[in-house]
Amino acid sequence: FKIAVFGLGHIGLPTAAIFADKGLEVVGVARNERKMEMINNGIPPIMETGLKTLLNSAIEKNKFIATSDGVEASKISNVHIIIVPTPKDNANNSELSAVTSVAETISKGLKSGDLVIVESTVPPKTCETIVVPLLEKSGFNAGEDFGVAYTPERAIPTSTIHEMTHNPRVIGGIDDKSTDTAADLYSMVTEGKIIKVKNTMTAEIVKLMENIYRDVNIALANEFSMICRALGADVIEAIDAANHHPRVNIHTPGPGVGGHCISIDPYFLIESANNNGVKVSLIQTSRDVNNSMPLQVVKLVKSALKESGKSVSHSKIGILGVAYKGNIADTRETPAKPLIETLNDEGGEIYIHDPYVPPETIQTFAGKPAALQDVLKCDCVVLVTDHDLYRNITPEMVEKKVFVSTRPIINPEDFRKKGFIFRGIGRC
Ligand code: SAJ
Repeated sequence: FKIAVFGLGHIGLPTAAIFADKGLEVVGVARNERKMEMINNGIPPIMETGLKTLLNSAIEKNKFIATSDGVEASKISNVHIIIVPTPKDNANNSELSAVTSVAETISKGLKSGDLVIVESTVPPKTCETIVVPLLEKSGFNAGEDFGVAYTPERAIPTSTIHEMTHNPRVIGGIDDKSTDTAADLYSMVTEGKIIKVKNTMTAEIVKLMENIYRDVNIALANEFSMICRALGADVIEAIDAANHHPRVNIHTPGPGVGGHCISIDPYFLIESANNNGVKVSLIQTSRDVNNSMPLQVVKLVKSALKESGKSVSHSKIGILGVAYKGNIADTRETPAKPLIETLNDEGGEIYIHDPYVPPETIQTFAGKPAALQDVLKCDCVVLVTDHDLYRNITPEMVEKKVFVSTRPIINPEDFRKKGFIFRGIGRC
């Protein structure tokens, strides 16, 4: 196999490096020259455990090179992997232009016997009805001259490389040959089981189901948190106890669901259901519940400040974390954004700390980057992201004794014992 990986982002670059590490020749196609140069110099544009080492070893062994010339990459390869972002538009419909543009590029270099693999998350039937016709612009016929398979990436940020090399892999092709060839390829890089499904559509649905399962489960936890708070029960204590049941696994409530995956993918299945005359309610409601969480946090901030004799307006509010989850620098779709915007709109003076996110990104939020000790001096401190660093925050470090926690990484009792006004998602 000679592989071209189209898209060198959070998933594409680790994928390319892993294949190259197994001795396959890989050419990665970057969106622009700057990114291409950085990668060829061994500098990954994203933070991911083990990626830099893997990339540099692949470059040294002459197994990997990045280019910005997609057509040339397509011409010199016989396996083409599409791993580009698939966002949603403002109307919550899938925005597939990156996938369609790569498919067109591949079609310009496609040869008889090639295999095209899609890894990007897409609505059901995308491979069959959108990708295949674009590839057939090459003059070759899918199934006869070239193969197509869908295999979703399922790695979790912070553990991408480990998961890519250990997780099971779901693969569905347009025919058995496509499925089998893709299976042979991925069995070279993962120790996990290869699960072959009937067609590309089934594999596309599997990916969406997985992320929707998580979104719905988090929404359930978030709804439990609101009920528990109103009743005066501690949601974390209750969930911990419930999860001792052998068939119960309730997720963790928080400030809302961020990231490029779980907060977007459910809309792809809703879109597809609507287009096929199926009315869905649970998936949409879960999205709505999770999207409402930043406003729940605003309510907690208001209530805490009120008890301290203040209001949001003219108060200094310190935000701990803008990354969408702990120990990463990624702020895509972060619930911190609507939370900070609302507090800013209501006249709060916002100070933001995040140990992973660079100041120039923090500046795009409606607040000022600040050092940890300065954030801890604010009239109200709000813990938004579950970075490990914040687990070490003790009551002694927080000056004004007003604290709101959206994550169960600190013990409310430690703070209350020291006379704090403490509010937490679902914490009584
Ligand atoms: N979150 C909670 N409570 C929880 C779990 C997560 O509030 O119990 C929040 C997080 O703080 C974060 C968001 O949900 O804001 C999403 O985080 P995540 O850790 O659940 O997932 P992602 O988006 O980083 O990665 C997911 C993974 N999907 C599943 O676990 C089913 C990953 O395996 C996928 O590869 C990835 O989406 C993707 O690319 O689709």
